Amino acid sequence: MQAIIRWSEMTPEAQQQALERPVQAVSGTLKTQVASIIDAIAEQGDQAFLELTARFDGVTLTRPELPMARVQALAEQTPDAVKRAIDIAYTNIRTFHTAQQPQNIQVTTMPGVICEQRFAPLQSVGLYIPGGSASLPSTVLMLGVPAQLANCPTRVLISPPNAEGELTPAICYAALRCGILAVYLGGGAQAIAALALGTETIPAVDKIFGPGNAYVTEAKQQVSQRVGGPAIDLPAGPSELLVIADDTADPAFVAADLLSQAEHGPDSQVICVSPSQALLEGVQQALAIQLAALPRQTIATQAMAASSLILTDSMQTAVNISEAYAPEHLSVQVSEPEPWLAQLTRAGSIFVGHYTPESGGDYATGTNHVLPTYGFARNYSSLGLLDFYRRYTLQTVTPAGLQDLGQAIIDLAAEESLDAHLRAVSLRLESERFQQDLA
Ligand code: HSO
Ligand code: ZN
Repeated sequence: MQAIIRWSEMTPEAQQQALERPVQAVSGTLKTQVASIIDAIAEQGDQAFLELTARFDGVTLTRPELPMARVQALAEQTPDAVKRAIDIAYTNIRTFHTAQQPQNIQVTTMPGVICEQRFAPLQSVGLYIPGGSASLPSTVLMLGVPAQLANCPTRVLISPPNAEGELTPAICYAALRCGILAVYLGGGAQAIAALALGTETIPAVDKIFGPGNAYVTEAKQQVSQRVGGPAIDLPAGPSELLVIADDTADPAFVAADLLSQAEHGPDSQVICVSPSQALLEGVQQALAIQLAALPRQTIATQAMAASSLILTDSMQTAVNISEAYAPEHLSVQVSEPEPWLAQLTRAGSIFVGHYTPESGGDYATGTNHVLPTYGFARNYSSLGLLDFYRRYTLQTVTPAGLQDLGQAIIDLAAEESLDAHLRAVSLRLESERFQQDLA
């Protein structure tokens, strides 16, 4: 049975240890392997891509592309209930992300000095959909919907092929809903390298999105550091959930939420913090019962080993623990969540109340499920529509504006001993043309 630990009786070191993430050491070997895969793609393009796909995914393909006609045919095989579910999720994600549309602004900072901020969609985006132990059409929606809304002209998807050398019908259906323009079959570092560098078939993109294993994450880091390399989304790691529950929470609901993140992978981490011993004992029992019935029991059990049930002396301490941990997902199952939410900001996404399962946000409430893990919720944001845009500024200075602002620029340039900067102003102010235009 999952142990309950008493926070107030622990030393500060033990408390810190209880909130530590399972170590994500990236070995030198992994780094070198990834670097050589990137080199192979750089040198041999498609040929290297196909060889690596045969080696790592065990599938021999004749070309990297899954033709859109085949994507269409596969999508049609999606069961009706799944299509309906994808449609509902698609609509909610679209509605929530549409409301995030950025607004250009124009501000007169002083008379005759006009500053603007404008947004432009990224020209080309590559969406990586992981394969592995679960096929994730939901991730297609989370990346594909904002890419579609931002209207990025080139939107391509890449995902490891299944044993038939294709993708699942549901992934194809979701991709079509999001207006994906091309689909490629590949995974791991080679997929990231292909999107970053381009091959004969796969276009190089401006930004790569999507979660993945250690190889994918390392490859994203490496390609983004190359000169002219693509931008990447967020540092993504194993799934996490922290639940804050009081004695009004239902232990079975809490246990179900904890297990829904634990089943993602053996390195997932789930924590329940509560001032109620009775609640935590209930969760202990519910975990044992529900875990026994899970098809992914082995994975979830491994994850539970690194996870904890924490008894605190108050709700305030529970809230402080969550803020210190900065979880990817935070579930607040307490009688009056509202006052606590003002203090709870360090989380990728927050699930409020007894009827908001964490899986709701994974699939269909409308929020994005690509979220900062590993404590990055402290200084990174959840994925949203803005991530598919670039932000840039403009300024226009009129003759009257330069008349008023000029001296300040001159004085700052003099202070920095940058004479050409200074002259760019004085030359204009002293010109005949300036006097005429000012009049
Ligand atoms: N909880 C995962 C997303 C996901 N869950 C996809 C199910 N499918 C990371 O936020
Ligand atoms: Zn999930």
